[in-house]
Amino acid sequence: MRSERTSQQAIKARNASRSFWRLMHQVPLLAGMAHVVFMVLFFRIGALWMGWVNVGSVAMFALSALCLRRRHNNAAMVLILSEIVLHAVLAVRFIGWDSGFHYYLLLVAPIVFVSRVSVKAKTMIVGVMFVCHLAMDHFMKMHAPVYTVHTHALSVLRYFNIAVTFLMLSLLSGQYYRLVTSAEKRLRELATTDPLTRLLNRRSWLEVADYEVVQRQRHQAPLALVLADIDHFKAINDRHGHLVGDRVLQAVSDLLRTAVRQQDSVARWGGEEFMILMPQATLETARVAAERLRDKVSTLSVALDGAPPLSVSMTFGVTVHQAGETIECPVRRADKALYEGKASGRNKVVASDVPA
Ligand code: GH3
Ligand code: MG
Ligand code: MG
Repeated sequence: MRSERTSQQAIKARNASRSFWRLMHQVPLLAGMAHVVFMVLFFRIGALWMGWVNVGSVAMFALSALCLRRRHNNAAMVLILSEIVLHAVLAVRFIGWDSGFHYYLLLVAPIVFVSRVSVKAKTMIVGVMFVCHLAMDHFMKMHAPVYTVHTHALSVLRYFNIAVTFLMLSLLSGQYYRLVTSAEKRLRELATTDPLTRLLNRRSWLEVADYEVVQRQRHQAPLALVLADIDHFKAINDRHGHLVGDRVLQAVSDLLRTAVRQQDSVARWGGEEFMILMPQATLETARVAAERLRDKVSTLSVALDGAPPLSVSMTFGVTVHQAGETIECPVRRADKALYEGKASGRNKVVASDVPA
């Protein structure tokens, strides 16, 4: 039990970590492209030192992309963060605060805070960025930049940097949002479906049923329940093994899922038991539908390796929800009807609306 829990935690941690590194793969590419633009720009305006700084930046991003590809993730992270800080400090020192290169320090916070380093390390790194920002601001108020860039060019550069910072923040947030929502979707799927049959699990079926009970009472519409159980399933397992038993469960599930109406909800109720909720169906409609399902199941054949295909049969208990009842009452009634079908020879449909 303990080792099961630890391995589950390890899988969760691994998945979260994968999502983060997938996100990080975008950074060197986007940042590298932005720095190629800077490199060309600085060489063109004659700010040679800044041109060379950007050559260094492009090299650092290329190296970090290589590290990410070879799964040296921590090295890549250090390279990316160092580049952001070094580039901001050098650019502000060379061409001035008004160039807006300090905005890039803001990118450190989202990168660090979605990473898997400790909260203490995250707080420390972002704290250092903050102090670095203040120190640069203070220093540049007292020192002139190394290069004098024309005010107009400086404004263009600042607007460009603001735009790139916004773009990077939006892309990072958008990508992270996508990762979070797809993880959430997967978790929801895991929580509501049965992993073997991909049908609803009992808990989510009950949620649907509760909703349908309210709807039925509001609109005075009928609501039927069908409980179905594979006959002599234990014998299938005993004779052919558990894996074949699983294949039979999957084949029956696929058949039920595709044979019911779109508004019906099929769930795996227990081992080899299935529950179907049929909104807008009277006892007679549901009985006819169950009879049709019983017939379809009896024609189902599951292929076996080196043996004749396996056929199965199912017994069905059918009932309807009655006004004022909680969902447990028709569930009990369907179970009782199913039991009657089993007792009277199996491969049957028994419908009953007599209160249990
Ligand atoms: P009946 O006709 O009266 O329903 O008899 P039965 O053999 O179908 O019913 P019983 O309750 O005796 O046996 C159900 C079996 O289903 C026992 C259990 O091992 C098996 N089972 C439950 N869940 C699974 C599963 O996920 N996979 C497989 N292969 N077998 C399962
Ligand atoms: Mg059974
Ligand atoms: Mg059973």
